[in-house]
Amino acid sequence: MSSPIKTFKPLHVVSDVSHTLFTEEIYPKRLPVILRGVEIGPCQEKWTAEYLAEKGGGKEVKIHVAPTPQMDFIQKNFVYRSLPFNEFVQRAARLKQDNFFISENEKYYLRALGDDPRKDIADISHQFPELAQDIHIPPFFNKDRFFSSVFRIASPGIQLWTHYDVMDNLLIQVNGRKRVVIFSPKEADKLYLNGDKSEVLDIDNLDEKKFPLFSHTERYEGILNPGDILFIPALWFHNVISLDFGVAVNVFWKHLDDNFYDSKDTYGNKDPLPATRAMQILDRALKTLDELPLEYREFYARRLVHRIQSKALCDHHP
Ligand code: AKG
Repeated sequence: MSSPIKTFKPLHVVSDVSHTLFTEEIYPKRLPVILRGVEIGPCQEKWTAEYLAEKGGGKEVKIHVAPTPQMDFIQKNFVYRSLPFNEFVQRAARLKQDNFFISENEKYYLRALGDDPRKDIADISHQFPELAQDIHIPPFFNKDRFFSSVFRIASPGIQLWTHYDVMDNLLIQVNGRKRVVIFSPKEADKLYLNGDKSEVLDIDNLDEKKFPLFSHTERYEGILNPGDILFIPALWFHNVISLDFGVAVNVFWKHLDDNFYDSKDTYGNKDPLPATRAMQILDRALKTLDELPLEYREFYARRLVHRIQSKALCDHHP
């Protein structure tokens, strides 16, 4: 049984956001918000598919290619392929392909990586210096906390699964509209997580039998127009549909001390080190519980849950 989800809260939109307004009033609240009317430079007029193809050049980029708009990381309905950047951009801007990998209606999605993804962090000023000149990244965070700037370029219609990031980020939507749906980190236990991603792919037509808790989530929804910037605080889940051919630059920065982050994480999506350690310790605890007969295992499992709830959750009222 699937049912459409109708209730949502509109994402907060703030116009003409200055540096002071962002850093002193918006950022400390750590809530997602659409920032409208921020100066992002000439990219907004310049970045057509033709211009991007011409100035971006033929550097190879690794892309997701999907037969349908909804990418499915569980069934792996998409494949990774490489294309020269200029060829990729032209294809992503079209609805039908003459040259294709899967089918003429295939969809493309680029989440740019560093030159050597094992060693390098994505930074458009290194990978696409000519294009980087056209975009003004708002100085809403301390420059020395900068982590990455990532091109996200998408075919019309493509949908990226719900996931969280471990760093604060600005999604600067340069071209095309995007629908964004956001869930608070407090909803984590209703999202059927598989690592950093939710297994609920079709968030608009919910399979209630499979995902009964999901219908109790509170969702925020909004449309990004060209020139809008979405502030996504770390750990807030987001699901994104590109309504048009979309070009965005996604800027991440570290807001925790350096020692929380894994220095080998070039992608910027590994959980903070103490969180990873805690998960490993919990896995060991669960294995240890397995040594007990069922009745005892359940009893001590309940005691562990209670301990976690009362000691680690602020909003737990016994
Ligand atoms: C992010 O901002 O972290 C995203 O995942 C954005 C995805 C997109 O815009 O395609």
